[in-house]
Amino acid sequence: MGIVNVTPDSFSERGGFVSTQAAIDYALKLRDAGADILDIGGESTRPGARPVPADEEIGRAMPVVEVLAREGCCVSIDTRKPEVMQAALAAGAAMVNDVTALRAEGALETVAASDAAVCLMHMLGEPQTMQEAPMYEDVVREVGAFLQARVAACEAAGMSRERLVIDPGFGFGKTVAHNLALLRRLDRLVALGVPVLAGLSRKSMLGALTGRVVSEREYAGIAAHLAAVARGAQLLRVHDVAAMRDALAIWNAVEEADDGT
Ligand code: HH2
Repeated sequence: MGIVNVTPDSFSERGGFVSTQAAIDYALKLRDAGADILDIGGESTRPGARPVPADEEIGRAMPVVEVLAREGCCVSIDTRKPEVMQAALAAGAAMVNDVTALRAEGALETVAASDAAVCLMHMLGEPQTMQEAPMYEDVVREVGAFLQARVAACEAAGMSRERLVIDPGFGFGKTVAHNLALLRRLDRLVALGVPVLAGLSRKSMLGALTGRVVSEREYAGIAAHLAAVARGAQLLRVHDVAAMRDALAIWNAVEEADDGT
């Protein structure tokens, strides 16, 4: 999954893509580099980010979604607002990626009424305050229980399991230690029986462990994502698609190699 932010304040692009055409051109480059899904976001969820009204988010993201869907791309809309989900589904999005796991009023019903896939992510608190003092007794167990409950809510709303993806939400109300625990025991989320998405690209945990600024976290991201793949992650949300594709080509070749026995 390649990340395309149509936001003036996303943490990783220092300004993101404010122009529709620039975002479309960039998204098509990610597709050509090997992204199977293009994740379009019109609101940054980085720690401390300013919430954006739905009409502004729609105005930013929809022209991009529409063109990419028409081009035949598999488009995901990164939003927590039912109005934005609805607009994106009408514009041809095939997936809803929600950092609040469809907890907003009306979100569950909006997605259930479509045939789109959905990524259910765990977040503790709200983006404005989530990194202030995140606390868990057992982060792996609590995140797993939350995701399991959201899967059950989707199924109760009539969505089949095949449409669902779960995500521990690295960096969303988590310390470095929490993120590492979740990555190390990602197998416990995989065991829930729903495909797991991992999104660690350029995140602050990588900076904390390497001392690197956002623009220099590509190699650290590759290592973190391969650690997730080793534990069963099936989707990776990344900025650096070409590099991740190369890493996966090697990884998969080794995993699938005939060892002569
Ligand atoms: N991380 C961000 C946004 N959306 N969605 C999922 N499913 N998983 C994630 O880990 C995730 C996500 C990060 O926030 P943002 O400020 O939007 O930055 P960017 O989109 O550049 O990663």
